[in-house]
Amino acid sequence: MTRSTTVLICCLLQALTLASGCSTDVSAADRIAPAKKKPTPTTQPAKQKHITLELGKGVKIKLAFVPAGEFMMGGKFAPADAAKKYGGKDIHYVSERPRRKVTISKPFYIGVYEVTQAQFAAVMDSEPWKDKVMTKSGPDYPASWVNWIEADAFCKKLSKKTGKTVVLPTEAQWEYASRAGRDTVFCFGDDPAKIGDYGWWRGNMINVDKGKSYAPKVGSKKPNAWGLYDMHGNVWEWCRDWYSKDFYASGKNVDPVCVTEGKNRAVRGGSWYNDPCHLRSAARNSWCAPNYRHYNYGFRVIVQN
Ligand SMILES: [Ca+2]
Repeated sequence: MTRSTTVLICCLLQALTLASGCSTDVSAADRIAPAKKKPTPTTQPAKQKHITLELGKGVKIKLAFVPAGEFMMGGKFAPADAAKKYGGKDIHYVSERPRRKVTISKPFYIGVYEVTQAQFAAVMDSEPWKDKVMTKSGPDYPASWVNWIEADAFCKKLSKKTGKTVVLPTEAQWEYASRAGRDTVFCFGDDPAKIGDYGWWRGNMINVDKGKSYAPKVGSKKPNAWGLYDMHGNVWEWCRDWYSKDFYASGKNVDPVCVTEGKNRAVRGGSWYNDPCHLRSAARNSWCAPNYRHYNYGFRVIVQN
């Protein structure tokens, strides 16, 4: 073979290699690497965006972006199985069934923390927790002893003050945000053994301070994957819905909210006074009238776009 023929063959081989998109200097691993998977709507938001509401005198509320998307709403296990795994009676798990796919059609912002005493006092000029039992006062402790009527009034006053639509989350929005893209019982998995890393419950708050028990400072445990603290435990959180035991079976599949007037309002997430079964993302509470107040009830707000 002549030198010119050899050069010609080499050039032809190089041209074929480039045309096929291959290169002789890429590793085998790179050649078989799959195309990048497009994120599904239920995964963590690509950007963790935040907004801040100014309440005056340096007091602020920080809220995190939550994308629109789909998720499986409701209890993962049949009531009898759930009761065996997480305690309590079968009947406690019935209202969170059947589990079904729900769409949250619009993104929203949700408080990174439960509303604190400093934030509540700045907006409402009142302190429902003052001189009450099982409570510790301080700017970063959650606003406990707040009933639904006051939580709703807080939202209305803050809407007027900021020009934004500040409301309580619906049960569906709350559960979606609590799960943060996970399909598990808690934001960290199904096993309650790690609950103490993410939430305050009776196992780590009863008699914690020389025989005293109270709702501890917000944001002092690990956040979920969307950067939200205390979605498991600390204080129960009032939601916008009226409570209906049948609502998970009968509500809409897109943006469900129970507006049919009943006796009680929905609260979610469990509290520092409860066992892990009440801290599950799907757990629903059935006994709170709008004027009910207690040491382990508070709330967080959302800004609806
Ligand atoms: Ca909470």
